[in-house]
Parts: sequence; C-alpha cells; structure tokens
Amino acid sequence: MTIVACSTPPGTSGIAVVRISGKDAIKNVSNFIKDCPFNEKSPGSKICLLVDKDGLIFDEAVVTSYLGPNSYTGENLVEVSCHGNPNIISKIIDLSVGGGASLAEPGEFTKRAFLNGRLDLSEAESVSAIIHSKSIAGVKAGVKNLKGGLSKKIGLIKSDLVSVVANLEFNLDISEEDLQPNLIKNSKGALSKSVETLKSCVDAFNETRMFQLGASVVILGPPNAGKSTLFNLLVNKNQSIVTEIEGTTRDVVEKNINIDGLPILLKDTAGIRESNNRVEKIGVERSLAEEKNADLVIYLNNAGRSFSKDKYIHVFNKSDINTPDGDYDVIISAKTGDNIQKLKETIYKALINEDIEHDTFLTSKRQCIAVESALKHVKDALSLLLGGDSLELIVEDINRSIDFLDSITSKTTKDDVLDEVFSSFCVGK
Ligand SMILES: Nc1nc2c(ncn2[C@@H]2O[C@H](COP(=O)(O)OP(=O)(O)OP(=O)(O)O)[C@@H](O)[C@H]2O)c(=O)[nH]1
Ligand SMILES: [Mg+2]
Repeated sequence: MTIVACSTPPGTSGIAVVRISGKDAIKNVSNFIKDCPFNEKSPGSKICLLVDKDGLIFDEAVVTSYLGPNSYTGENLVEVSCHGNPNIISKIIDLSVGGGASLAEPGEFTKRAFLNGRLDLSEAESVSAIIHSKSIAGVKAGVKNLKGGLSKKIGLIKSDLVSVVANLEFNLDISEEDLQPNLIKNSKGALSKSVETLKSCVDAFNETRMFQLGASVVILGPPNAGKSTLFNLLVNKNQSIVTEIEGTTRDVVEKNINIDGLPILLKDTAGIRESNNRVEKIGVERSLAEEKNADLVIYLNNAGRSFSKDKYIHVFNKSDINTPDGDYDVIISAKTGDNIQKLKETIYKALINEDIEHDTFLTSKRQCIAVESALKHVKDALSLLLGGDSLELIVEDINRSIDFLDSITSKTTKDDVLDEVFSSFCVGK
C-alpha cells in the first residue's frame, strides 16, 4: 500500500515536505507532476511543476525520488518539497489519495523502515528521541543510537552472555570433578561484568530522560520566602507576581529554562502554611502535589524541615538582610542576585550525576524495562552460580536475560510492542 503525509509541521512555512512511500509511489506522483521525469529506473531530484486534475499548475516544487531499498522506508519513496502553504499541501495530499494512496498513520514511515530491515527497533526509537528531545545533549544521544550505538553495546553484552551459556552447556552432563578448569571462575567474571554494564545503562537512563524531556524543578517554601523573586530571576523575566503580602502566589507558575544545556521546567508555587482562606488552601494543595512529582525541589528558608537528600536543595534566601537560621546547601539573595551561579551549579549537580558513564543511552522506557529485566536475570544467574546451584538453572536465567536484550533491538517483535513504539511518532515520520 502506498502512503502519503506531510512531514513538516502544520501551518504556513517557507517550504513543506510531503512524502509518498510504497511500491506505486512514483506512479502515484505522476498524477500531479507535469511531465513526470521519474520512473523506476531514474530516481533523483528535479524541479517540477505540480498540476491539478485539470492540468492547471498550482506550485513549483523540488521533487526527489528514491528507489527501494535505497530509501528511508526501504521502498520507493518520493519527497515533494513544495511551498509551505496549507492549501498547496492539502492539494498534493488529495491528489495523491485520489491516485490510490492512503493517509499515513503516525510513525508509519519509520515503521516501514523497521519492517523493511532499514533500522532495528532501538534505532527506530532513537528517531522519535531525536525529534522530541528538548536539548542538544538529548539529540546527540538519539543520533548516537540511530547510528547503532545502543545496538552495538547490547550486542557486546549479549555475546558475552551467549559465550557463558555455550561454555556452561558444554559442561552440563559432566560430573563436577571433570568440569572445564576455570569454568566457574570465568563465568562469574563474565556475569559480574555484564551486571555492571547493564546497571550503568539503567543508571544513565534517568539522566538521558532529563536531557530529552526536561527535568521538573519546583520552588517551595513558606510564604514571603522570596520564591517568586527567585523564579523571576531564574527565568529572566518578571513573570510571577511579587509583593510583600504573604500568600501572593496561588497558581503554579511555570517556565522552561536551561541550565548548562539541561532543559528544566521551573515552577513557582504558593507558600506553604495553614490557611483558612479557601483559595490559598487550594494553592497550598497544588504546591504539595508539585513537590511529590518533582525531580528536584528547591526549598527556600525552612531550616526546620528535614528532607531526603537526593530530591531537595536547601536554600537560604534574603542573605542581604538576614543571616541563616540553620544548615543550608546554598545561601542566596534573590533580590541582589548574590550566589545565583552557585545555586545553578547545585541544581545541575543534583539532577545530573557526572560520575555516571554517558557512553550509552537508553532512549525509551521500553528499552529501560528490558534492560532492568535482563539485569535481574543475570543477577539471579550470578547468585545461583555463587551458591553452587545446578548449571541448568543458571543457563535458564542467562537465556531469559538474552531474550530481554534481544527485545531491545529485535527485528521480529510482537505487534503490540511495535504499535506502542510507533504511536509516539508524529504523522509524516
Ligand atoms: N531583601 C530581600 N528581599 C527579598 C528577597 N527575595 C524576595 N524579597 C522580598 O520579599 C517579599 C516576598 O517576595 P516573594 O518573591 O513574593 O515571596 P514568595 O515566597 O513568592 O511569597 P508567596 O507567593 O506569598 O508565597 C517581596 O517584598 C520581595 O521583594 C531577597 O533576597 N532580599
Ligand atoms: Mg510567590
């Protein structure tokens, strides 16, 4: 079946790209390209006139045709780069559909690339990661995977595990005294190494997620602590209302910022206190809900509260007029801007653990769950090995973990997994 969609965002633009993919793609576009210069033998790029059914010219476009399997989708593919007028775009799509094409589902071009063996599943997922990343670091992670970075790393772990299984299986029917020398020691070494590598993939996932989707950072604290003043300073805009009246902020005020390339959704909240005012009470409830879901909480001026270390930064504000009443991580003045650079560094460090090796990135939750499951089975195998259990059981656990690793890149994957992966794409990709 031939499919068609606009691959560029909706609306008016200098240029828009409509893609048509499928066996009949070239025949399909000849319906609306005047004197179509393409055929199954001559792909390439040409300036063409686009005509409607009456032969009237409605645009001039650069048209590129690719012959399968040498195209993004692995099948015949035509890209029409027309002027970015929504009327022109829908005209092209209408004429293509009139010529027998169907409208593409979200992600259908990439799904075809996967089904035609042009990409493995982790590479296809990286396309979505590249499109949706909120930072250049997230994009780089995606590009690395698109070039097979993750598949390669997973492949190496897998081949280590496969060789352990092969050696163990070779010794299955042999009595304990006659086992290959060093079999147990070497297997332990290989399994421990796999545990470490898989663990580092999982540890890095949370941070990759932050570079791709952004971290949620919430400013919390008692009324009048200077939360909105700090918020305005960090977003570089007078966005949140500041007054000396306690209980000024009620709604959660949000803005995207960027600290050292890390995308952050910063949130200013209502000051936390007991209140009889109905509106303020709702504001406080919202603050507490934000606290729960945050990746990081900047807690202002409340030395009395104890916090779990990894999610909270304890900040003393108004250092220009007061001295700290307890132990704080950072001491600032939101009014004068004093020590704000240190606060930004502290925020970054709290979100990103620089000790973690960032050479491999998992770019989807699905990949992370698969790696976690593989890790669990390798750990189980290792403890069985250490406990002197039967080799059969150990082999079974290792095989399960290999299955999970296979599911990350697999070329033959169940339909429901495929649907989940590709439904997150946009139409036209
Ligand atoms: N001297 C001084 N005053 C500050 C500082 N930060 C904020 N203020 C003042 O403190 C008052 C309260 O500031 P806000 O930013 O509105 O405080 P808030 O925490 O958002 O208060 P609520 O929204 O009511 O919870 C204002 O008069 C600010 O000008 C600071 O670092 N130094
Ligand atoms: Mg406020």
